[in-house]
Amino acid sequence: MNSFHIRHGAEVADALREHRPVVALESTIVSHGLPRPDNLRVAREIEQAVRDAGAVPATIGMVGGQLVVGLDDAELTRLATVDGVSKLSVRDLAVAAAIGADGATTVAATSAVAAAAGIGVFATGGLGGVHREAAQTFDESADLGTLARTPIAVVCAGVKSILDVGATLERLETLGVAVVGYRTRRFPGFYRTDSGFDLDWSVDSPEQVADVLAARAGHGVHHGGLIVANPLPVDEQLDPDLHDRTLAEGLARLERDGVTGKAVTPYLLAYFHSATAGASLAVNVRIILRNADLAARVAVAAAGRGDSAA
Ligand code: PSU
Ligand code: MN
Repeated sequence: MNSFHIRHGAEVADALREHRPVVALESTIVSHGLPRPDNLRVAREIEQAVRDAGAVPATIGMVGGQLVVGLDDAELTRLATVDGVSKLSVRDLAVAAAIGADGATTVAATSAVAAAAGIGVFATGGLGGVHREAAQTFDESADLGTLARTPIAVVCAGVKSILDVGATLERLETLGVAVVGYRTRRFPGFYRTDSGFDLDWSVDSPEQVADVLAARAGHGVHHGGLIVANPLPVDEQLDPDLHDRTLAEGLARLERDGVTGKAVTPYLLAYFHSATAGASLAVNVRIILRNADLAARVAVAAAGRGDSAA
C-alpha cells in the first residue's frame, strides 16, 4: 500500500531541521507548462537559481503515489519526461496517492504541501485565477481558494495573462489574500510587465517581505497566502502586440477545440509557445528564474531572523 505521508528529500530534510532557508517549487510548470525537452533543463535551472541565492530548492511532486518534498534528479526527470503524469490540485492528492499515480502539483497543491512541510516561501511563474468567460463556465483556479487558507508567500509575476486579471484581483481581495508588488505599484501581467491594474502595496527588498511574514506571525491572526508580485523588466517582456494577437487566436482555438477544465491552462501556454516560435517560452523561463532568485533571497532574509516558518 502507498503511504499518504510526505517524504522529504535528504537535503530538504536536513535544511528544515537546521532552520536553513528552503524554497518550494512546483512541478506542474515542468510537466504541463513547459514543452519537452526544455522542461527538464529549465526545472534544473530553477533549482540552481535558488541555490545560487543561498537557499535549498524543494521541488514538490508525486512519484508512484508518494508525495515528495524535494524531488531528486531521477524523480524530476521522471515527472518531466514520462507520459501520463497527472496535473494534481489539492483535491486530487489523496486519490492519486491511493492509486499510486505519478503527478505534478499545481500552485494550489504545492502551496498546501509546502505549508504542511513547514516551508513558508514558494516560487512559480504565474498563478492561476479567474478565467475569461468565468461568468458562464465558473472556471476559477483552485489556486485562489487554496491561497485563502494556506500560510505561504508565493513569488510570481502576477497571474497568467490568459486570465481575467481584474476579476482575479477582486477574488483575491474577497478571499483575504494579500498582494504586494515587488518594487512596483502595478500588478504584473505575467508575459507582460504591467497588467494595467494598480496595487495598494509595494515592498522594496527581500528583507521587507520577511518583515511582512514576521508581522503576520506576530499577530496571531489567521492569514492566508501572501502574493509577492515580481514584474519582468519592460525590456524583457513579450512584445505586447505579439502577446495580444497570440492570446486572441489562442482563445478562439480553445473554443473551437472545445477545451475545458484543467486542460485550459496547459493548452493556452502550449499555444503561446508554438505560435510565438519560442519567444513566450524564453519569457516564461526568465519569469520563473527571476522569481526563484527573489524567493530564495526572501527565504534567506526570513531564516536570518530565526523565522523558521519562512
Ligand atoms: N505558472 C506558469 N506555468 C504553469 C502554471 C503556472 O508559469 O503551467 C500552472 C500552475 O501549476 C498553476 C496552474 O497552478 O498552471 C493553474 O492551472 P488551472 O488554471 O487549471 O488552475
Ligand atoms: Mn480551471
